[in-house]
Amino acid sequence: MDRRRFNQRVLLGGAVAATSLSLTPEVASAGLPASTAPAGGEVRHIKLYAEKLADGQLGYGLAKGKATVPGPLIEINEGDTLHIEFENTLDVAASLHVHGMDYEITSDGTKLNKSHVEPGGTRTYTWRTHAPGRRADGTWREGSAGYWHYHDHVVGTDHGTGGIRKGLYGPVIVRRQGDVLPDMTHTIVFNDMMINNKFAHSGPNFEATVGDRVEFVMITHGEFYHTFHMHGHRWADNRTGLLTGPDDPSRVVDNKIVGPADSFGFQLIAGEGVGAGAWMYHCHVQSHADMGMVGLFLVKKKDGTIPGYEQHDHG
Ligand SMILES: [Cu+2]
Repeated sequence: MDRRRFNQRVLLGGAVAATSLSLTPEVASAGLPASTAPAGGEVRHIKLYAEKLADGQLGYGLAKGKATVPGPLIEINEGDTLHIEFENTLDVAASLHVHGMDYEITSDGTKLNKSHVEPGGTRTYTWRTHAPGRRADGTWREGSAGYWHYHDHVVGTDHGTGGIRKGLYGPVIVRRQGDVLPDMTHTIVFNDMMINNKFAHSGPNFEATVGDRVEFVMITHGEFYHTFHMHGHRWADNRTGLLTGPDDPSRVVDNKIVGPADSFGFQLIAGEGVGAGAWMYHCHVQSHADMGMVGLFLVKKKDGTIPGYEQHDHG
């Protein structure tokens, strides 16, 4: 996710640009044009492993011993094809099932059609994507671009209930040519009463510096409906989370109802119009927030400090 960071560094190197947080639209954000996604059409190959983690949870990783919860961000462009050589290192059958992609039934990742992987086995799943366009019958076909996700569909039950509960899930972003690229991407998964499979009253936390273009992918799993809320920042409730211009009718929100297997994403400029701070994000179902579904979006000033936040108190 470093493509635009180069631009950001160039900007910061200019020194004076960083001295004040002006609120006029023209200068509220980074001063250089945003980088954008290229045209798709590439064929790519990756490896993905399902692994048991030290704490007993399960994760996906791009290399052996590197599994994480959530699993790695898989990012492709509309028109790309991705071949994923999936190795199941668990002692139970597992799979890779994805939302939003074009895949044949052999890449479904379910036991129903035997597209799962036995313990120690390997299988190549193929995901294809397409740009929007007109069908032969004149109707409009949507493109693949969006904030999607993958997960196990086998561990525990025929719906992967046990695998998902233990952490076998991750984000997929399909970008359309011209989509604005962020400086960084963070994934937030509400899974039952956990965030990214952690029970915590402050975390997971994510760091940025005022002016960074930060992208969040938000996924929900488990048994419950939640509301995702972020303090001090808003986004557009559309495909990219960004308004396309002054006439874009998308509603601007800072709170969104989410349910199991939902996914959405958005970009914001850290601290835009509000400055640095330890900005909370949390489930806004009150009892869920009280039970710990809370984390921090730590937006630092250019000097690295966060007003009113004692870093050592929160790990
Ligand atoms: Cu909730």
